[in-house]
Amino acid sequence: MRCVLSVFILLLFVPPVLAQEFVNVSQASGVADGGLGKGAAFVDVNGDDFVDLYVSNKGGANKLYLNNGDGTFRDVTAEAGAGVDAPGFTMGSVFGDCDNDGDVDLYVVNGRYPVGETNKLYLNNQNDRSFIELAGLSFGSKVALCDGGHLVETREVRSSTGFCAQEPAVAHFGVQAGNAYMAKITTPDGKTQNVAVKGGQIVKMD
Ligand SMILES: [Ca+2]
Ligand SMILES: [Ca+2]
Ligand SMILES: [Ca+2]
Repeated sequence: MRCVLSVFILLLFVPPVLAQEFVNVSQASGVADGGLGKGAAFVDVNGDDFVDLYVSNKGGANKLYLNNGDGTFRDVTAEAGAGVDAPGFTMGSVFGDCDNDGDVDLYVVNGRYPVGETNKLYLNNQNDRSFIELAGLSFGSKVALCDGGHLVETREVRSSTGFCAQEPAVAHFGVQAGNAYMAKITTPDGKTQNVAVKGGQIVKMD
């Protein structure tokens, strides 16, 4: 009995083993934006394989950060053109390829208080076919893009990137234009499907 009690007391002082551990790297990564955030979207806006980050702020400027590919981001809001900072009372934003040319465009939803500001649609002028889009997927689907058997990128089709933001059910990848890839799709019910795709192609799933 004394032995059992000793083990029980010992267990009380053993720190729990966490399945995963998180480390705050916001400052080191260059994305410690201090705005009143309403949403954040990860999407590869320039087709270089690395997902970039757009932060919607309720008051103050929105921010576009390009992924450097080494764990850091750089603020390119001022150089992105067309004023993607959208200085309004932003409630949410969403990326989607609204003109079906392969690159993701941006729509920003602004509130009318305290200052009136219209919503904004920004077309992406990348226009180099360095993207693959798989449209018509189920929300919750996971897509692994492989090149010659090697995993290149993964995406999960999510339904939202913040307040007032509903993403289209599309998996979007930045790739080499013209290169051949295999997309391995796993739907929420566990079914899998392989689809051969090429850089610059937009595939509409049944
Ligand atoms: Ca990128
Ligand atoms: Ca587009
Ligand atoms: Ca475009």
